[in-house]
Amino acid sequence: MNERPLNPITAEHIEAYRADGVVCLRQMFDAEWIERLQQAALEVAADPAAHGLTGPSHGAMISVSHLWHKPGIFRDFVFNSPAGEIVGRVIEADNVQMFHDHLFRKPPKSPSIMQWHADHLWPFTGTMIPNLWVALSPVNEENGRIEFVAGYHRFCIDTGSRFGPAGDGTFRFPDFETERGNPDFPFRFVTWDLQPGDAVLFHVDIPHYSKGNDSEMLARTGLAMRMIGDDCYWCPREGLMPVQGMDLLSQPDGVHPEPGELLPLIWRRPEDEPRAFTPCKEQFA
Ligand SMILES: O=C(O)CCC(=O)C(=O)O
Repeated sequence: MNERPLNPITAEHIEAYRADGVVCLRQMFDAEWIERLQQAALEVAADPAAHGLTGPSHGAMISVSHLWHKPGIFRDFVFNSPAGEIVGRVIEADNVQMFHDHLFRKPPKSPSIMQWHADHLWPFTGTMIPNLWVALSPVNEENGRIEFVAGYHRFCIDTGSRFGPAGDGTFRFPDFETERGNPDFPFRFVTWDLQPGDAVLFHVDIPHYSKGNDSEMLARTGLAMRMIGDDCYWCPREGLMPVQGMDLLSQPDGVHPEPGELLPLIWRRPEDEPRAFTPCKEQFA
């Protein structure tokens, strides 16, 4: 099972992520990782509560998180796959910590729609809070591939907009379904068909959506891995999702989370490479 990315992370990947806040990464994980994760996903689907926490979107779709806390393939994938390196190199971090994983499986004919949202429930501020969504099945238009609003993270960063408790309470997304038909909408809708072993990496501020699975035969399965990089700080506010096992409200506001058992360091840029991350004064203001 590969420990380094199966294909190189290129300057184009880095630039696409910087500009669009989302990038498609082809064939990053080998067949053995994928087969073992596919098998484990079936075991989770058969008995979700035995493996992790079921989320509000659990029902017609299998939606189970915190799988990596138990010994097994999900945990091995965090510590021994190239997931951390892939994320660190694309987002230009020097250190990557694991935070949260989440399996999403839409069985054939599942009507579950994941409405437009960004991952604004995480208990952090900052910009390096990405989601690496690894395809464990073929993913296409029919079975519910994920769509994204490319570039929207720039608007959120430039205007300080984040909804929910991490924001000021006034920010709302536009109705993206209406904006699809608006030729003057300044952002692009993007999506990719994926094969097992491909992944999409997206920024915390990128709105995303997936429709139901219309396929008669083909389940759509992805493993979302949420990580944090150097530019990520505690946001100890009521209503945000705590790191399981930690008291969120007693964490230091605006301070980078210390690596530890619940937020382990899973990748560090090699010492002989130039640092990628330069802290800005404002980040610590
Ligand atoms: O798998 C999906 O359709 C939705 C994934 C998602 O919303 C997420 O990973 O945050």
